[in-house]
Amino acid sequence: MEKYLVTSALPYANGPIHFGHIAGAYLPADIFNRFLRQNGKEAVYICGTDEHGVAITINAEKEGVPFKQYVDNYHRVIKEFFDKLNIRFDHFSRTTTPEHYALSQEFFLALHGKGYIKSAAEPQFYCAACGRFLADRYVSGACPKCGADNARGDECTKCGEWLDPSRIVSPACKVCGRKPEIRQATQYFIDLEAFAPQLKDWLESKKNWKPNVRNKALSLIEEGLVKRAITRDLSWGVPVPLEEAKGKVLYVWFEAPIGYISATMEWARLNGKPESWKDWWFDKETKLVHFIGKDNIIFHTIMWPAMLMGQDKPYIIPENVPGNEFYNLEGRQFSKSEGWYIDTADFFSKYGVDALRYAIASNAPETSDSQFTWEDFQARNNELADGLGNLVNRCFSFIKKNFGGRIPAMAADLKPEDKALLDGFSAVFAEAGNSYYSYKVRQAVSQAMALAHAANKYFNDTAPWTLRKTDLARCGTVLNIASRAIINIAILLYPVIPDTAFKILAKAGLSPDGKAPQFKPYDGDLNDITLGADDSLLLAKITDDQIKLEVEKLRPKN
Ligand code: B3M
Ligand code: ZN
Repeated sequence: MEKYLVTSALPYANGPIHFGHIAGAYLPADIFNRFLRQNGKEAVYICGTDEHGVAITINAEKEGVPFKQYVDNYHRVIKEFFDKLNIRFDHFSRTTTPEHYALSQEFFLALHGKGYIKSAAEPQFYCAACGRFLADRYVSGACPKCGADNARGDECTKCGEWLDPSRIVSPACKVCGRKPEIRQATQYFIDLEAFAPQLKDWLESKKNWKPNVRNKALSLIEEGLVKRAITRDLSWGVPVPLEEAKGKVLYVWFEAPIGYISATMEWARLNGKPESWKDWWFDKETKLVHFIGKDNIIFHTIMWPAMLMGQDKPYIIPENVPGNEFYNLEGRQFSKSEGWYIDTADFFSKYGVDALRYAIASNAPETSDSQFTWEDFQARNNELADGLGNLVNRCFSFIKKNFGGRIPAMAADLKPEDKALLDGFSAVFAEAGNSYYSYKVRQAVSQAMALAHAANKYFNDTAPWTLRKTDLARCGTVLNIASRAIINIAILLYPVIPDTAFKILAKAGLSPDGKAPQFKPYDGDLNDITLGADDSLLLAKITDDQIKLEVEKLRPKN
């Protein structure tokens, strides 16, 4: 049976998550996964923290904290954050599990055994003052491709170019600032070019991918895939499983994606079915979907699929890699260290989780970079409060006041405006469903909100407050139809704003059971359903004064 294995990029256990990460790899995946469940698809949603790599060791060293303790802490912080944001993984693992170490070594050995991994001596940076080889981010300098001056040893954060340390222009040791010298040292290299024909065929068949992801991957193959060092001389990481490679660990970008599998293994084991991970990873019917930010495209479309193709076991390869662009904050990248960030705990306590989920989803960086601005956030929040919250409040309080809290019956003879709204439901579900399936969340949101606007117009035009005095049966019909529209909007927006959707369904008297509501127009009988007791305001508007205060708080450190 067709089933989905959905993943989000494994966040480094190296600091808190910010809105930029959420918009790229987490919220879109959570939305997709919730949508799949609404459609009765079998799906598992896997993630975990990426706990190796030099970005982590540098910071842990700076803080004087042992590596393990350092990642333990951020694993916990990040997990709690996702819980708070209602990102509902089936399993959130980490790359320091025994499963992960064993599987990463198995991957290495399989590729090594077939000759896809070979050792070679290469010039590398060595800092004489610090007495060590400078792996990846221990070196900084300028990018040879785009000239940006904050390139790291392994990748340029500006243009995404995948670098070898030796290509860095004006290199400096990140720890002491000195210019490193070049020394020969042995590392292990993966022969990606050997997979080029297979990768190319695979990518060319993926006509439904986002063009930015597919084109980037194909152009990398076009440029020629050079051999990549996949080992490092570091003390923190997965040891290279070869006698002659003592003291070397696997490059973080080699082992991290294996975390998708090792996390699934751990999930299966914790569920008491330790072998069941194979039902996902070895079954050609599984659609493997990796949600990532655009800076991770190379690894998920070249390196990782090649690693899977080179195994002896029948691993599946990705069905799709929805890569999103960047989501910035008022024109520049989120950066806690530069003071350019928003405190998420403070944010959630003031505005709630769904306000953020809605703001990001309706402005998601799907095809080009987008950004969070306070003004835009206010506008989107208020659009939801006006378009949906207000409709719910108006309709249900009217029923409470005038119909004893029971949804009145719909008459048999319907007017054209009733039919127009009712008949439109299936079309909206079909359109929004297509959008969710094709990773176009912005479009899905606007299609759902178009129904909200139509329902508002219907409510205003039919004027139930007047009908109440002139034609009570007709008034009942209008309220019944408006209630039905409200329920449908809640179902349509459930992937984006799950808490709010459940609140609406509860207010409508449908006692949702916490399970994803089926993605189709509600077809139950509403007559005489008693509305829920909860009378609280659904969504609050945000005032200009609130926004002004927030903008004033945003001060870059430089
Ligand atoms: N930790 C990089 C990042 O957060 C990395 C993703 C790993 S996915 C296997 O950008
Ligand atoms: Zn140094």
